[in-house]
Amino acid sequence: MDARLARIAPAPAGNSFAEALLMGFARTPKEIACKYFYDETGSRLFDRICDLPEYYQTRTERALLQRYAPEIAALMGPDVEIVEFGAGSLRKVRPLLDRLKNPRAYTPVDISGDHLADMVRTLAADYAGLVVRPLVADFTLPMTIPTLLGRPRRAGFFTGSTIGNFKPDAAVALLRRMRSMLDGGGLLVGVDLVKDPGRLHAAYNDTAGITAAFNKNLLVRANRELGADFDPDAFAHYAPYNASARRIEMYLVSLRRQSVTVGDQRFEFAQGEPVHTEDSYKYTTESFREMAARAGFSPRAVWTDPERLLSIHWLES
Ligand code: AVJ
Repeated sequence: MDARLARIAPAPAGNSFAEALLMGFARTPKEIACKYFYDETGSRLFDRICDLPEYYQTRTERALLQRYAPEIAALMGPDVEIVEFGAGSLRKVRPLLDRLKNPRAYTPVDISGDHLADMVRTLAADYAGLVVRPLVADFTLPMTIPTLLGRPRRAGFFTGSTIGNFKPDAAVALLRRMRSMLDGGGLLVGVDLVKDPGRLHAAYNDTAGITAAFNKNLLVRANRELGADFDPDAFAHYAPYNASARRIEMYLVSLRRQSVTVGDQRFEFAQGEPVHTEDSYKYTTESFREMAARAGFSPRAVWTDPERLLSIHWLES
């Protein structure tokens, strides 16, 4: 296997944590883009979120992928290159790799190069003979995935309900770009479903406080990486469900009037002022199929669990 890391599409100006934070703080309300949650500490906190009793998403999706892997593999067909967007720990794809007929290559795309290199080593040890071709890239930015020898048909794998972090128009644009990156291949997408607001609220307001720590880690990260002087205890984790917009909204709310220094800039926070840190949109199976169609896909199969907590969609190009 080839585990060299290809770094493609280097981050353009405005895409570093420093620039994103300064630009985000110039807006009203202030905001920090959610992709900056995932430094090493944040990735570890997110792994703990996935194991929380209130956070049904990860275990529900894992069970669905396990159960329907044979069907999914049959729909994808033989001799495909699997392209995973936002691959993370490379664990979710395994049941699928186990069932695919003669997979030609596995191309995990992730923004975190060091983590990806470690994870690729672990995966490759268990899948001798599989061509693994990691790409270090931000898949939210325009990029072209280099063609492999023989140009195998591609199938995309985009799980974890990451699509929910994008506003609907941006989600359509992202799906469109993925469709073009897949070069005629289909896309498997995991999407969290609209459900009892109480259940949604609990999933983002866990009693152990892990989601709060995950949210506040943005401030801890800014202190460490940007020399900022945030007091994380002077901000509250606030994550209400906006039922009319069908999304969880996450904020850090300033508990008092305070000023904070980031690099050579000072920012004022009023008491009660929110910093928006994440949206997590929820869909019905129908509303997601409509969105996929707007992106040019033909929605085919959908799988859900018996409680209808989460969905997995197979979209054809
Ligand atoms: C990684 C997009 C699935 O929206 O649930 C978990 C991240 N944020 N708790 C989500 C998250 C707060 C998340 N996704």
